[in-house]
Amino acid sequence: MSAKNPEYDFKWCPGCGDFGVRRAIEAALSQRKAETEQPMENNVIVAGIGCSGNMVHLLEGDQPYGIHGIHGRSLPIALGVKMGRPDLNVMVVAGDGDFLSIGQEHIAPQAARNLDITAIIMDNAVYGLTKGQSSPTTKLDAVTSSTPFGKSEQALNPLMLYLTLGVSYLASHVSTRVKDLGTTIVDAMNHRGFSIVHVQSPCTTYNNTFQELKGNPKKGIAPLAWDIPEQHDPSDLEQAYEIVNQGGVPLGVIYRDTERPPLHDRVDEINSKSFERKVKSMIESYAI
Ligand SMILES: Cc1ncc(C[n+]2csc(CCOP(=O)(O)OP(=O)(O)O)c2C)c(N)n1
Ligand code: SF4
Ligand SMILES: [Mg+2]
Repeated sequence: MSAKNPEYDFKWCPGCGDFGVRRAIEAALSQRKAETEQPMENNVIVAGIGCSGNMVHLLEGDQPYGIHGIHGRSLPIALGVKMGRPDLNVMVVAGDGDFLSIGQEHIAPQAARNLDITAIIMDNAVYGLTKGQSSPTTKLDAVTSSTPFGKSEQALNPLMLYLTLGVSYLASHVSTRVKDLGTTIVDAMNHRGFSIVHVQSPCTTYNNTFQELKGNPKKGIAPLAWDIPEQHDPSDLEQAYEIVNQGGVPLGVIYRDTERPPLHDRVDEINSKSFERKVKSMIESYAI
């Protein structure tokens, strides 16, 4: 428990990257509340299971509506919420295991539909909650509790996967750049369609990558994170692929397609063309 939120405990280890992501989400939702003049509970946060799933509450103030769902199924739950209440702002928070392992099969259908939600992925390249097993983004050869002699699969490139599956908005970030991350999350929420903000959020207990991301000149460690140049045009898919192909952790908006309508617009259009039918005529339409 904390003095600011006596009802809820975030249960994270000291220094966990998810603290930074939480502060960025808080800033982004407060900004959105001020800009839209909608109550905080018009924001719905759908979480999977994992340390990252502990994000359905904020530290203080008004609370969004939170659904702590089931492991790997945050996207189907978000689909249900958004289809039932398209007026609500729906955010998914998930870990690399939740979103890219058990939940990976749900990304492609929502990308194809352009479901209008924002997914914040906290990538620590490990299953933190269940004590350090390897995840899809864990490096080849890494020794973890589930790969004691080294991981046999190469690491998945999630940014390449998202672009290939056709998400209409993609940003990449690190948990330490809280202010920039908050601004990016606001931008992603304003995007009409499926937006993903993939955040490197190190696990201080099982995979501490803070130094790798930031670099350490004294030890000759080059930073993995780098700023996307201002001249990058996120509306250009070829340029987006070039950014991702450069490797490391690009910081900023990689891709943004504002041309595609979101799913609920298409559903409205389809509904406007539909007409009432009697049960008898529906049954007869199936007759051979
Ligand atoms: C269906 C199902 N399978 C497995 C689990 C066990 N489980 C809970 S969290 C988790 C992995 C969490 O890793 P990640 O999504 O990367 O989140 P992190 O804890 O690293 O933030 C697993 C395997 C579960 N709860 N439900
Ligand atoms: S186990 Fe890792 S991811 Fe989970 S709270 Fe601790 S530092 Fe964060
Ligand atoms: Mg993880």
